Amino acid sequence: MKPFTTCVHAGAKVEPTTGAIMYPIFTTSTYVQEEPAKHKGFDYSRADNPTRQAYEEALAATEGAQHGLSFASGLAAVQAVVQLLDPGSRILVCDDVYGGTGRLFRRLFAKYNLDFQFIDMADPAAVKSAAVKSAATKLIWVETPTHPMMKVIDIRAMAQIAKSTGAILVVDNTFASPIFQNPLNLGADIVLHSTTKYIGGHSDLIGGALMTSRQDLFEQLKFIQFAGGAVPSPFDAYLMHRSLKTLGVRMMQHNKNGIAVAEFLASHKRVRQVMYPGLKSHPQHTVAAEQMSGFSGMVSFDLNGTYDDVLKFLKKLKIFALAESLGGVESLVNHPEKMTHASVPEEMRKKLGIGPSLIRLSCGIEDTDDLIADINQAL
Ligand code: P1T
Repeated sequence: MKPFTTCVHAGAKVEPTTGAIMYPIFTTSTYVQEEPAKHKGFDYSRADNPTRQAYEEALAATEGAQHGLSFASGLAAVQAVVQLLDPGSRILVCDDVYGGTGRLFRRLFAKYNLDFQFIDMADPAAVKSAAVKSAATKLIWVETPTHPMMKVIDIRAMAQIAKSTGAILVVDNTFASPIFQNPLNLGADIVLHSTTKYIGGHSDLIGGALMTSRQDLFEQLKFIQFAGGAVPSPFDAYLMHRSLKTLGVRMMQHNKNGIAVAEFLASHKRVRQVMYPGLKSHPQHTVAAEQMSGFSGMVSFDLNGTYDDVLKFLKKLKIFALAESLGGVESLVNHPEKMTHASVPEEMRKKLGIGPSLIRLSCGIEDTDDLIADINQAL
């Protein structure tokens, strides 16, 4: 099936007792057993829940994976992947990673004798030389497009490096969504999503997901999910499954608005630089056009002005709401230095270019002309 059909139909089951086309929300923590350990496949909802199971089947299908697992947040999914590793492991991480992911690595997991190396992965040669430097390299952590500088990392090149060094390749595919990029088809071992974003799509929940076709990794991750317990509630699983059905059509409008906003900003005299993989001027546009079928609704730009000018711009916006997060139907604006990436060490922020004049937009699904008019009047 093609992606839009998959989104609508994957994991959709008719409820057997009534024929209801929408699968129910099983709000139960436990299940009655006929005899000890003799049951209908469910014994406790931390381990499995029918509503969650239907959603996880759908998640897997959207990435062309054998298996899908859902988590209580994107960062709970990040944690599960790191928990695959033994102490002493070395992890290569793209330098421009979501602030919360970097904070989890630097401030929590670094305590457990895990060595995180932050590298500019837009340069595959740098990743290769870092990977071969130590046999302890067990994981390559890619986010593409990156966050907030919108760098694009060549997933196929990373997969080759991972394969030749025996490391696991995980790709955080949150920004592209499964509609525009499928990392497993490009050689990744695990795909991660913060389903809080495009998959959830309505800014009304927090969730995370992992997809993989590797049976060995699935079994370990399923154990981590069950043993650690960071699972979504049946209600959230239902909401995310419901949202998946419209992911395809929503992404088309996010993409249309992203392209239009990026082009408009690129032509405006009060804008110093626009970072959007869909622009021909983007340094990795060729890789982006090869591995993505759309560029999504995330646009970063540098305002040609001071922090005071940025504050004025943010106050003047009427449609774009100043808030963390992204990927919802409504447009949002974020100031990475003070908001999403405040936990990134200052030195690293400087190196990456996350400064006072950097602004990140999450273009929603409103009418394109309204979004452009809003930005134009604020500029
Ligand atoms: O917020 P949570 O569902 O735990 O997901 C974390 C996460 C992981 N990966 C990416 C690429 C993300 O963007 C995020 C969360 N990001 C934001 C809250 C934000 O405003 O960028």
